[in-house]
Amino acid sequence: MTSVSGIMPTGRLTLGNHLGALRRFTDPNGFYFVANLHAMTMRHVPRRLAELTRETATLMLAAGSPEGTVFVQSEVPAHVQLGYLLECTSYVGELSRMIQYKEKGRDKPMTRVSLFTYPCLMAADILLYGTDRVPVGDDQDQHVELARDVAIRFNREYGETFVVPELAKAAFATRIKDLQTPTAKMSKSDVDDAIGTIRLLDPPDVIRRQVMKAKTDSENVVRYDPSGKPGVTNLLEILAACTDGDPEELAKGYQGYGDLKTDVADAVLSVIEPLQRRYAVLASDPATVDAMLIAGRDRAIEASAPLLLSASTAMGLGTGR
Ligand code: AQP
Repeated sequence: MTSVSGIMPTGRLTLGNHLGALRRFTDPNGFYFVANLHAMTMRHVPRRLAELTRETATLMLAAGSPEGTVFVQSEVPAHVQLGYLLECTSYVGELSRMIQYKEKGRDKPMTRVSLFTYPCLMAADILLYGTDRVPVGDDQDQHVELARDVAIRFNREYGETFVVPELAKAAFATRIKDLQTPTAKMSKSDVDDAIGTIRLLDPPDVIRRQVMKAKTDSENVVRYDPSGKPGVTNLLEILAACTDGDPEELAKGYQGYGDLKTDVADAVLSVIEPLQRRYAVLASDPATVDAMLIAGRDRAIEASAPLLLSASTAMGLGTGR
């Protein structure tokens, strides 16, 4: 069994990225990559992209299993190569329905072409490693669905080539919300100093203050109620995710918001501080990080070669030599 997952270097990673993705990058046979090619579908600053790629890769190494493969997407050309083949099997109609394109690019002449085609690259990311499960937060459903559709269609038209993957979801906290706007997802591309966004590498006292300032409501009753009490519910979901608990059960143990916030801050830091310590050790040793990323790149190149070759041959590429 192989799992594969990527994180775009579009901002400094958040608690949402950790609870929804990073902390599940533990499969020793897994392939985990910094999706830097996907970070270029909107206007970007090259220097910041490079810095965030390094930071994200180091965090992935700090969070994951020592045997897992961590690499940078652009260093494994098979992703782009298979992405193109899959563009040749996908339809404008299905790509036009993708949410990102509809929300950020449709009907705008200056939209980058890659914002339209990136779901094919993402399908390639998933399919290249013969993975049977994709561990992601629930906002990625549509992408995994497309990868499944593309794989099924390819297998039907060109012969059995790809494993059709399943979506692997956590029971809780698959969508951590912003602490100040608890109806919106916490996102790494939010402005850097947004106080509702917990960054994994921020100092612990800053993170604690952010939790203590989290928006709730004036009722002071702790109840799990996603539509009626989004702020309190988000705090309960964060607590549940950090302690492996059940948010509805946890709600019963609190009389007011102060105690809840203190426990959430403690729980968040108990998850983040060990990660920060491992990150600090790696970040102070760039040669080791380089060596791990080169090893990861080489393993990914080797592992992806057979499927790329099968797909190319099945589609009629090559000269018959
Ligand atoms: N708030 C969240 N709660 C739970 N999981 C989350 N993920 C992201 N935000 C949350 C998961 O983290 C991984 C990162 O995926 P991505 O880099 O491809 O981008 P994303 O999903 O769009 O994440 P962001 O942080 O919101 O980035 P931007 O701001 O660039 O769009 C995925 O597995 C995602 O589910």
